[in-house]
Amino acid sequence: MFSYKEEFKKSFVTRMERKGMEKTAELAYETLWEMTQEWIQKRWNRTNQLYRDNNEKKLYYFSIEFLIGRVLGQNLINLNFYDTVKEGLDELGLQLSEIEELETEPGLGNGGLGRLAACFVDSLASLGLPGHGYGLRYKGGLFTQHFVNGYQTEQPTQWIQQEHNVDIRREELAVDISYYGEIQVVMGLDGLKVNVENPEWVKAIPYDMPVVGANGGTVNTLRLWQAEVSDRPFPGREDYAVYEHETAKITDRLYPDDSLEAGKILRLKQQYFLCSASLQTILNNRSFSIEALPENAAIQINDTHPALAIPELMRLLIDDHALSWDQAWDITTRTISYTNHTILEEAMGKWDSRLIQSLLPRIYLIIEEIDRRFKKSLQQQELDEEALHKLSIIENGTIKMAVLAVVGSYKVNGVAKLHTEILKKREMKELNEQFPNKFHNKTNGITHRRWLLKANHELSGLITEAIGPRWIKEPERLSELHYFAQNHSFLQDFQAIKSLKKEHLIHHLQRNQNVVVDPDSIFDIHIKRFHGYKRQLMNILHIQMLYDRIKRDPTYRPYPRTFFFGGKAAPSYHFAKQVIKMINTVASKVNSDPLARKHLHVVFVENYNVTQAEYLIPAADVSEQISTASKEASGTGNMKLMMNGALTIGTFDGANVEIFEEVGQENAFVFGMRAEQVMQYEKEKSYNPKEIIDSDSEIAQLMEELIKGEWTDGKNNVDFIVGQLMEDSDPYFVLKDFRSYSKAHEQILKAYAHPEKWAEMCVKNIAASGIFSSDRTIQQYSNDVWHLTKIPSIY
Ligand code: GLS
Repeated sequence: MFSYKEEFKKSFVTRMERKGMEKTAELAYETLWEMTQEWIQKRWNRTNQLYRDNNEKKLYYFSIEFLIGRVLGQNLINLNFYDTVKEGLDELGLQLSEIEELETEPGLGNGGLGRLAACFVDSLASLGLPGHGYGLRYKGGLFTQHFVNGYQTEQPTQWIQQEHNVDIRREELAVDISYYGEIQVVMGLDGLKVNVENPEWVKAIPYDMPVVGANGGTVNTLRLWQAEVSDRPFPGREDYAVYEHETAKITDRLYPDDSLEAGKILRLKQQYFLCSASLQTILNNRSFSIEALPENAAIQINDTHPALAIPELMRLLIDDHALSWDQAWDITTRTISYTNHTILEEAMGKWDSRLIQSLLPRIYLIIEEIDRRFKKSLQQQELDEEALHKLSIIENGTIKMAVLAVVGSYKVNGVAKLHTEILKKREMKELNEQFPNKFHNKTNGITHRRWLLKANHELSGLITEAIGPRWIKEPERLSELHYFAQNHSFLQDFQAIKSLKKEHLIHHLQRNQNVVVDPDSIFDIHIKRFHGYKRQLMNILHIQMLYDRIKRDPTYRPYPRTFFFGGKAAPSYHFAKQVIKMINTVASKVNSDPLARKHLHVVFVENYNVTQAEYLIPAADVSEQISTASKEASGTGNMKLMMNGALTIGTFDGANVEIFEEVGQENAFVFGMRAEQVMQYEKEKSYNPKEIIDSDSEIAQLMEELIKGEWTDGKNNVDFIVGQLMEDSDPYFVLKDFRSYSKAHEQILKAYAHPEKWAEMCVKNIAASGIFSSDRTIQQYSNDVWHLTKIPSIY
């Protein structure tokens, strides 16, 4: 154990020397990596031992994505070694920050949903709760984004390095997964039994990654499954090369879609692979009777992607453990709970029945039976057609995973108050009426250990100086900062840190993208996946309008602003890709205009990922959270930015609503339609963007410029954009909310003119952000859903 710098230095140098090479950053990285793994391993063994001895209930968090980001620095922070190691390395002439830069980020997720899973496992370990993550070990993480002529291009990202992997192969825990085959009903000892003959087998190998909790006490496990060829014989295996290739494909890459559906057979294979492998391990390694599963294990399914866990658990209980349907159903529906992360139709998880029937014949039969029994239970009620439609799992050849997930879980939650209300009152109204106690809200959270302690070490230090270190363990204590919101010297220190973090970002961008940013400008940051509802288009249209004003009106000379964008579009999402292209085109036009450039600068950060977020978020003055109300289930970037003292310009959507509630609307810039208005318009189909264009000359001019192709390399490049705004009736209400968005930006400029008042608002945001720590979220899940007991492991 290294609590002392000198000890660390000695051991570090000895190891470096043993390697007998030059003192390069690469070697230092390798050495530090090894040492960290050793520190972790001891704690990991101890936690596992404690869990075995205690036999308490465990949580298994099933998620198709875990966007963990770089791990080295975070592990050092959670071990409480970061400062010691940093100082020690400094004295040896090495920079920890440079060493950290050598780690390739494992991009095992797309955006919010995957990053949430990563925050959750961090919080579970930090709270000393026995909860593990189960996911997939994609060889290629999310694609690397580059811009070529302003267009997004996608390159594969290989994060797995042979030398020092972040995970450990656990060959001895491998299980087999079966696909395809023919159903046979045979007479067994206890009656009829369903068998699947001649399936195709694939081996699932777990790779375990340590999840280090705060203070290096508890180390839980993130288990990622990799697909490999099975040892079992089966027909078809003879064509080995094809079989090998098909098998490797299962965990070859992450699907690059977020809030969109990819109804592909490979994706279905992935989903089943995750569910079957994870459930088999849980059942194989249990120390309790199968009937006692719900008292010993809670399984949370992160969105519908792992919803096959429901029929798969039924299959294992009935076919392998010889339980009756009723027993199996009772156990399943007391073990599994489900989180819904979206109401977007295109992401609701729907499968063609025939696909499931052919790939997973036994699972299909079970889903059919679940549907049949559920429908039968509804027969006593007088339900209209609409209700029956909403309540059916299988309908017109489609399997609706969200309905299956609700029916087969004991609890269902939305991820912010507004989102849960929309689920209960609209999207899942009928299901909520059938299961009135199932639905509940758990507003998302983020781990302050990454988004403050790691990403903003300086601000964390200032907070500790002011209110002491207890907030680190109890983040709701950030509220004590309220006393400092009007303290002149504290505000000055805050401003100095904001400037420093801006410098860090500038330096980072200079190195990576060769752009130079004015450190005195307002840093206005819009970072998230590209999607119509997230309205990056509204932001860039507004910039276009500002440019026009500057050119047109010699008295309009606003305070300098840098508008940052960061985010990727799903490769198949043409509209989003056109918005990316448009932003890049606007950027070159604005940035190369000597007059406009004094007031506006547009920077598109290439390849936005967790690492980039750690640079951008602490440097932000303004946080753009401008989704069409009702569409963003929660958002979590909004929380990260708030916690770092950025002020939100945002709609009443997702968790923004709660952010405004906590901090007060006077400390944010709220604009736009409310969810009810949006939904009303949608219902009545009564919104006509043409009316807005006709009544607002500035907007009309923008549209004209767009149509003429003035903001693009040519007319064709904006076809989708113009088409969506005009022919498709502007489905995300960009033009409808545009004017109030622009007014909110004017308010920002007014507020920024008073630096001390601005800083006061920022500090109030930080003070109100404690409730958005994922420690709070996880504690609520534990209290209300999982019922876990803390097993703190003190090292
Ligand atoms: C998402 C939602 O779109 C986000 O609003 C939410 O914050 C996140 C985590 O709950 O889940 N759903 C999704 O499919 N991708 C997301 O980021």
